[in-house]
Amino acid sequence: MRATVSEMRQTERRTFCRLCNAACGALVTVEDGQVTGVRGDRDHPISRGYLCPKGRALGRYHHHPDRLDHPLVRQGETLERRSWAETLDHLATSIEAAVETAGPSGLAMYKGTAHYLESAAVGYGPAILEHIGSRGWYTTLTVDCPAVTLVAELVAGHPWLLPVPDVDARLTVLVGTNPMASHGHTFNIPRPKEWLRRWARQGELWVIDPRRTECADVAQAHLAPRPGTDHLLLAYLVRELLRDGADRGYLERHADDVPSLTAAVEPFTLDRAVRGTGIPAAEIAALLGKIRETGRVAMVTGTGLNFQESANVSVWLAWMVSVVTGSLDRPGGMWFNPGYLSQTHRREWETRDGTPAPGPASRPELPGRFGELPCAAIADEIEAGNVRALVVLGGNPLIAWPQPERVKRALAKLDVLAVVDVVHNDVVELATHVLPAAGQLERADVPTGAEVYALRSFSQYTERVVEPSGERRPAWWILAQLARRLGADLPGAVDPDSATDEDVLEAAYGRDRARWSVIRETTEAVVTAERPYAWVCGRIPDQRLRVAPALLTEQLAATADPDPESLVLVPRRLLRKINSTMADGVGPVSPARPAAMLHPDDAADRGIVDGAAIAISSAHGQVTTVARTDDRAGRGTVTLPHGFVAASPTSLISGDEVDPATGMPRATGVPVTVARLD
Ligand SMILES: Nc1nc2c(c(=O)[nH]1)N[C@H]1C(S)=C(S)[C@@H](COP(=O)(O)OP(=O)(O)OC[C@H]3O[C@@H](n4cnc5c(=O)[nH]c(N)nc54)[C@H](O)[C@@H]3O)O[C@H]1N2
Ligand SMILES: Nc1nc2c(c(=O)[nH]1)N[C@H]1C(S)=C(S)[C@@H](COP(=O)(O)OP(=O)(O)OC[C@H]3O[C@@H](n4cnc5c(=O)[nH]c(N)nc54)[C@H](O)[C@@H]3O)O[C@H]1N2
Ligand code: SF4
Ligand SMILES: [Mo]
Repeated sequence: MRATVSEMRQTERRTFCRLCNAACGALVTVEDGQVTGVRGDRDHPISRGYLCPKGRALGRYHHHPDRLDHPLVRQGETLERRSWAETLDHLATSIEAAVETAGPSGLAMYKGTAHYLESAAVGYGPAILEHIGSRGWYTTLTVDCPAVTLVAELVAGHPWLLPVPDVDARLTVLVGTNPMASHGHTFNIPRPKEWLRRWARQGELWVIDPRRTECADVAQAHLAPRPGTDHLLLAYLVRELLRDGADRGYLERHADDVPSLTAAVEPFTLDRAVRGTGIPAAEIAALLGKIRETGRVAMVTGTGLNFQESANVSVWLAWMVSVVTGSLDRPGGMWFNPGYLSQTHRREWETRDGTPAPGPASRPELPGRFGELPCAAIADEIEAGNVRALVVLGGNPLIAWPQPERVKRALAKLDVLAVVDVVHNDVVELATHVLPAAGQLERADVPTGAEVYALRSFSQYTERVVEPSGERRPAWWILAQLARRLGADLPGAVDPDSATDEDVLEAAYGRDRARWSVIRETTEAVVTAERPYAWVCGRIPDQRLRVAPALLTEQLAATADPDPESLVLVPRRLLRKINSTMADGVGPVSPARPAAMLHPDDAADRGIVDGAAIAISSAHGQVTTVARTDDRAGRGTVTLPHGFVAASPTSLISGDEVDPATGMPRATGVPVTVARLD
């Protein structure tokens, strides 16, 4: 039978979603170059047909009414269309002028969440900066989770050793993460409800979160600490487990400095934990008992810990619960995914000891770490005239960095603000150069985050599903063309005029020829049965973890017990958008201004009813929004979703009051007041 013309033009292509690191398999229907349908790929071995509402909206996002299709260059008040060659020439010349005036630090780059998933461009931004001699590489790491990388580096000798919960864990404890909405923080799970139910069924699932989250609904137990106080609970658990419940054999083989760890947690009594966290003593005792009874624990952390003032010590103590019970790098505990393509367990790496690099000139008190500088300092760097040209790669500084009003003024002062993005937004409004990037359906990719964050080692190669619209180009091409104009060599030494996405990806990820061939031969995801354990402990010097780094024991000793009276800010993620992406109502419908969640008793104390207009104020700023009263909110908390320019929690936090060891701003547990406006 002959196919009709419309059948011939309609094809369904296999790919994976790159809105978050879960990398769910997707089947995309393309008709005459238009995306007309997106559904979950049932043959995907991990996501098995699952797509969250954002993934299902990929077609709508691809056809975004405000999508960027052409390169633009600012002429006075307006952005005008130019050819790629003119735009890139002008940009390169402008960057050279900025560097001429301010020195190499005059050029900086910011990598946002979307750029992490532009897998072909890996390493290009840093290579350009290195050529210029600038250390101005900034990423979301320093407004997201520098605590996890700091702890990994200090304890295990490498910042990218980030453990994920073991699939067979019999006691899984989620601390400050809500994968039901986020699909995980430094771990990723498609089909979150199924995974959480599995962990609950094969043992127990506990949730530690000030809010009664969607995860708490499927858990056996929910402990609700006051925001920012988890270190009091965790230090108490470590103290008691060291007395009874420690895996002595594991500690003898793999841990240095146990006496210092023991001394550091000694002052953290049950009484202090109860007073500080507000969690009843019986609940804390039940958790301790459960850990002792199970012997192994998968203690999983998220932004709830990483955003705290005591982030570093909280994350360290969560690691220590694993270490003391012999659960780190062991079945049933926390597993290190070596990655399907990276195969870290077979590679040499240089051990690092956590010594920081110098910070930016205008904030010398801050450290440089992990090859980058802290985002909290960029506004200062611009105001001081040290940074005059900024390239924004798949990020939104106006929702990501503290004090957006100040950031906006700083961005407007730049000589060059080049934005590599897919849609028009508030940052594009300020841009001098707009570089329209190929969206995820318009480029080839491999899933990068899955290399470390997935619960199994897997990978997948996706071709572009549709040709780029307008004049969009993949981010690797944009950066390679800029690099050529600036005289910089890039990793892989590709020629941007002739290379394909595949050439660039192969140069970056094709080290293991056999595995590369496997993923290139099929568009399906490929999983290895291999699940190596004990490889991290086997590889670190003397096979020993440094369990009591001085930086962390000193920070723990210096923590102040919280003020239980004050109302505090708590951030959260919404399922239907990712940071600022899809916060504009394109995609699964979401409000342009998020409601703030308050406990009904806290609301009543302030005369606030559900739906009332409110102002939330901190020492650093104010946002106005509407109140939603909900007894899921912890007492004494105001929960505000992240990612809306209109009412951003970043307005309430400070770029000055940051963690001295990482430059991370405190984004949870920030004292606020709430007042009714009408
Ligand atoms: N749908 C969706 N998915 C996303 C994102 C998104 O915007 N939308 N963003 C992506 C990004 S960039 C990231 S970094 C990850 C984040 O992933 P997660 O860390 O899982 O983020 P959340 O879902 O906000 O969960 C954080 C939880 O921490 C709790 N919390 C806040 N303060 C404290 C505290 O002091 N102690 C404890 N114990 N808990 C606390 C909050 O109540 C919240 O439930 O999600 C990623 N995935
Ligand atoms: N107070 C407070 N501050 C926070 C947080 C908080 O919860 N509270 N969260 C922090 C965290 S965890 C993070 S990760 C940051 C988020 O910080 P960012 O990563 O800077 O913010 P996003 O909104 O994810 O920016 C993504 C941008 O990429 C664009 N984009 C989408 N697809 C593509 C693509 O394929 N290519 C390119 N080039 N661009 C694309 C989108 O249009 C959007 O402009 O904010 C941090 N700041
Ligand atoms: S969880 Fe949602 S946003 Fe993340 S990869 Fe899967 S479909 Fe995409
Ligand atoms: Mo993030």
